[in-house]
Amino acid sequence: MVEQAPQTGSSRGRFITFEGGEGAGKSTQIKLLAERLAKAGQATVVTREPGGSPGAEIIRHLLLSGIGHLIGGSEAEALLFAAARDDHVRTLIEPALARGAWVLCDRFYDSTRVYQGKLGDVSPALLNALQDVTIGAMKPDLTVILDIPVEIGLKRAAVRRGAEAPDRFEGENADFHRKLRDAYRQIAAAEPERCVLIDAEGEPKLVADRIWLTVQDRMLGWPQAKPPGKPGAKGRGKTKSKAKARSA
Ligand code: T5A
Repeated sequence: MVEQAPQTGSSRGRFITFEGGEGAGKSTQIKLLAERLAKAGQATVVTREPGGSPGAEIIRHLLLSGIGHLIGGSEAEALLFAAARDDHVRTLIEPALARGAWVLCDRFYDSTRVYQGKLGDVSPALLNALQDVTIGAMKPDLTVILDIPVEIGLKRAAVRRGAEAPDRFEGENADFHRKLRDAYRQIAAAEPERCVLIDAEGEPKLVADRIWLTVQDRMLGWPQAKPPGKPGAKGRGKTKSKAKARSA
């Protein structure tokens, strides 16, 4: 967990989650968004799942080593992810939101729905029960779903990993990863008010510009700027400072 800027304001913060397949660029994009929000004067907390709090980080090791799956398949994994999430939400996410910080989280309950639900065949009844216990009615204000062809995502993940062995999920076959991508696209289509599907191909800065447009529009209430790569950057600067003054 990384606190990016001094705290400002006293109202409840915003909760933004990032989702997508392996190597989609979530960690990279969260960092870039946190930098932009810091420049805009907004305090952010960057965190991840599984993990993010000391207790949940211990469970992360069990999960990524594959022990959870060995013990009891996808259901056991779902229980472990839920236990980690419960600790993470109670000890880190809720307190940060309550003090007005924006929380940027690398994966959240959509990952459980996709990996353990759609791909692991854990029943919706169990997933709903776990969701009730861990997060109740709390939902992300925005979920950024990074969409990328499977081959590109897996190549990126392999580069990042270097000589290390693939973890329990990276080691699944290409068909698994294709189903994963479809499942995320279905969530984006089913919940357009919460989710946005972002094309994650291209240079990190270009992808960051796409995300920033959405955040300005949906979270900051800034008037829509021109799409990245098109003329009009000057106009964007103006829009920003006007909107900043308005929200102050
Ligand atoms: N899981 C998680 C579940 O099954 N259920 C759950 O409920 C939850 C919460 C977590 C695993 O747990 C599973 C899903 C996961 O398999 P993890 O180690 O946290 O595992 O891994 P991931 O979340 O999959 O994250 P990755 O690190 O694999 O990918 P990211 O964060 O999407 O990508 P990132 O930013 O690290 O980038 C990967 C590489 O690509 C480069 C980066 O520099 C890096 O080397 N890159 C780009 N290269 C070119 N162009 C771009 N635009 C690039 N963006 C990044």
